[in-house]
Amino acid sequence: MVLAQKTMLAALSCLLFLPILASSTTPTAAPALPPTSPPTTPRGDVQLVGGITAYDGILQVWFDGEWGTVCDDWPFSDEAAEVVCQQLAGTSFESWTSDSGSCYDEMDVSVPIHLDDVECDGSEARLSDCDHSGWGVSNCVHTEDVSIVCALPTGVADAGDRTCTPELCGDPYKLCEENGLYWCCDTTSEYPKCGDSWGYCQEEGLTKKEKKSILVAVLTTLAVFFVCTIKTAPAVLVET
Ligand SMILES: [Ca+2]
Ligand SMILES: [Ca+2]
Repeated sequence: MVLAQKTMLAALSCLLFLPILASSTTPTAAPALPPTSPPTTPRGDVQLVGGITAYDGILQVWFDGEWGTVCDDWPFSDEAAEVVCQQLAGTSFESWTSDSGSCYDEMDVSVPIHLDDVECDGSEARLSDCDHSGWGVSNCVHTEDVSIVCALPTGVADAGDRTCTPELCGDPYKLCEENGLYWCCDTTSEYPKCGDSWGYCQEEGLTKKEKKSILVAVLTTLAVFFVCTIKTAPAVLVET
């Protein structure tokens, strides 16, 4: 009984003196780092980071208190890029690509990939209104992050050429094309031919501008080849 009373008295004295102790020993709080975005940011807001302006760079979307990226996997399309630019700036997209770290600094692995398999028809008001595989559900890595260049809104100063020109299919991959889409396919796999197995191919996500420049390069090469062949053919005949 005496022991119980002593214990109660000790507990009471602790309770009485605790606020005094706390106020006298509380260390000066370290300044908190400013959040990258207000916690009130609506889910599904988008931003472009790492570019020259706020209207070009790697696409990020806000979900669950942090910014995360969007994977380039099919069916991400021109329509999806258009939805992003309309949502962000009220302008059209100029180009989009999977960056692979060649135009913008690749995201750290700690940055989540929020969206994958995004399918928009272009009528959506927000990217998060499009179909996707589910928030945080993806089979991607950051080399597949979508990057976009949006047209600048009225009143924003011209920032020069903001076009992203990614490296195309570094070794051991080769560029494949099917149905207007370009793919980088692993030539060392057991299915080295284009289109044999998508499991060994990654969609390159080239922009319209890039597709056009490849076509121009191929046509130019062919033209030069034929001109050279025609010009050199008679000379060979004379010599023999
Ligand atoms: Ca991909
Ligand atoms: Ca995917």
